[in-house]
Amino acid sequence: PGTTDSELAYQSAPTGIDPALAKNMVTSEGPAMTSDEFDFAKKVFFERCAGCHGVLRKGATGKPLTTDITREKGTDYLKTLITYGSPAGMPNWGTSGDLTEKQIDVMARYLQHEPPQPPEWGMKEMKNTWEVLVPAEARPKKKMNNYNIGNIFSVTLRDSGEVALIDGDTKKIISVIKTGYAVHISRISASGRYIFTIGRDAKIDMIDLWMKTPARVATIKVGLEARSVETSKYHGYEDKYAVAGSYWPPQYVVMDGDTLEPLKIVSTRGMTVDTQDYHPEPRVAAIVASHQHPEFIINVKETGKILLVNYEDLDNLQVKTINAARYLHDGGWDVTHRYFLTAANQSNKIAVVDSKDRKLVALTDVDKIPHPGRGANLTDPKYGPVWVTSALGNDKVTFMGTDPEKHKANAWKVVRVLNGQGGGSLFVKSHPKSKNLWVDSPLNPEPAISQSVAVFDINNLDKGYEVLPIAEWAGLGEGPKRVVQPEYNVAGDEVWFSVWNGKDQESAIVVVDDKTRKLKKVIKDKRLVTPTGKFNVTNTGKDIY
Ligand code: DHE
Repeated sequence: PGTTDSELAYQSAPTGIDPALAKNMVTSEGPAMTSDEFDFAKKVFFERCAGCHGVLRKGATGKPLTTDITREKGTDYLKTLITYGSPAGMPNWGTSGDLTEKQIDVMARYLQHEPPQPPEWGMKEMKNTWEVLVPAEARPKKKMNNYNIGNIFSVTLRDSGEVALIDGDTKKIISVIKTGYAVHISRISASGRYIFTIGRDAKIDMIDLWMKTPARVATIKVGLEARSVETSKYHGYEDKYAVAGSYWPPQYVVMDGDTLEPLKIVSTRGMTVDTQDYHPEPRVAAIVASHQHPEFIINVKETGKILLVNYEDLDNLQVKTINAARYLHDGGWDVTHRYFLTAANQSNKIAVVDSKDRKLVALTDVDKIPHPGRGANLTDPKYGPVWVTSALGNDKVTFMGTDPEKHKANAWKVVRVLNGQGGGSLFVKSHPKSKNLWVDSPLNPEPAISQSVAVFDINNLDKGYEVLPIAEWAGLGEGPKRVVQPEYNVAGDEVWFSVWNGKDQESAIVVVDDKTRKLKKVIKDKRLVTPTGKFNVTNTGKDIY
């Protein structure tokens, strides 16, 4: 399957890895290179190529580029490929003007040397970066502010490496907190008291919402590059543990839920699910906390395996491995919080895990590159409870039945496919109290589509969608102004959208009245630099979507 423009826009973000940390491996078998050339190429590779090809170039979305392959292809072939790109999705770095002829020559030679490997990151490194800023004993015993903390939104400010905490009732910014580089997501502890953020540089920050002004109470760097963090939610284990998965090194770590003290680190290196070949870099993608057992459910991208990691006894760790498909990315719960549905995006499948019986119940085929985020749950008037995903690779909005009891024939099948505005969609959202299904399309190449959102009436799905010009409502100046990630408030009567502009341009958050679909409020503030993900404390903590 070829790669789409949207997918490339999505995966070519710079990594959090400092290239200087990866040791040079100029080998006599590769073409001659100066050390300046090598350093330049290494930096370009980490920034632009590693997202698709992997740090060790074993391939994921992009083709493998290991030296057995690159040396056989040779410098001229590689130069042509880098210059012109390929129909399979390789960008045209030369003809686009991104790289000069000379730079492409350097890249082509670089690829024929062994990939420089970034260092490992074990207990010693974690402990060295771990800091408890406010010890548990010194924290408030009760909530010390008047915020309705269940309706606070933690907003990712991607390019400033910060999160903004916004009061969902007043729409005012409570505070802007420094976090990791290109911070990715926020997750909330089961009690709703703590927010955990993870940066692309694998830095975790833990924020206490009970403080007079919510602030960080602990921090740790769990690796060099990461995307996921979650906290224990099983009855009796609320707020007890946190877990983070990293891209480099490929591993996950279970931490103390009060202090972030690292307790148990486990590597994800191992065999792939299908060919059963060794993979040195299986990145950890989405993690959810089971409500049925004391377990974390961990997606391992490159091996295509889903791990059920039981945290009852960390010294005698039990990990159940579920065979799914490559390359696992994002996913979320069905409405009952029993079934975890997750995208294997290069296989174009949705894997369904029964977290109660602890096994795979389905691997359902869907159309090109599903990208659910956490997905959306709603009751289809014809098919009953369904979970919905949109896609990066096409305009389809796919409904899967999720009720094996009362709607058995529909369970885990695609029951309905709607057409949205176009490909380049990342997130869908609904709420138990809402009659709307929202579908964004921030990576669509067409500005009219990337700057607006489609909304479907759940009770009249055949009618098609209405388009709301969210970016236009924000009234901003120049820039891409991508409209991304719908998120509900706690009452389920407002939907928030980020209008994600360039780093030096004005961005905004647009709040829409869910019932009337009319503009309710535009939140603008010069501190709101590149807002992307928004995480309502209650909806995120309680898995309501
Ligand atoms: Fe994300 C979730 C990885 C690019 C916004 N992103 C996730 C998750 C993973 C992931 C594994 C699931 C975490 C979980 O649930 O535990 N994202 C990646 C990448 O590897 C990728 C493709 C490229 C990269 O270099 O990072 C990538 N992501 C992006 C973006 O460019 C987005 C649109 C803007 C941004 O802030 O960087 C983006 N990703 C998000 C958001 C979520 C997310 C908002 C959480 C959605 C939710 O509702 O839970």
